Amino acid sequence: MKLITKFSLASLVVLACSTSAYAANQKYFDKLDANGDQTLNKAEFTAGLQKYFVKKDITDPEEQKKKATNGFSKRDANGDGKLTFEEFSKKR
Ligand SMILES: [Ca+2]
Ligand SMILES: [Ca+2]
Repeated sequence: MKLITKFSLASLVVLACSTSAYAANQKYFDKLDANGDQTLNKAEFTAGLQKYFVKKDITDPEEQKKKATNGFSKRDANGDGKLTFEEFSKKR
């Protein structure tokens, strides 16, 4: 009995964690989606990378462009030039 309770608690914690991670991701996606069409175009995606560039100290515009293009095409699974939330949040 004790074991079952522990197990249930553990799965609850896991569930809660993954749910909140998902929510945070959706929130981030919505923030990046500047025109609110539920997809990210390359400009919106690139804008979202600015923080990452600062953190990684990538200041060369060419390098930034390359990283943005690579990251975008890697995520854009169906190649339509837009990222859905599903494409965006999928692990590479
Ligand atoms: Ca958009
Ligand atoms: Ca797409």
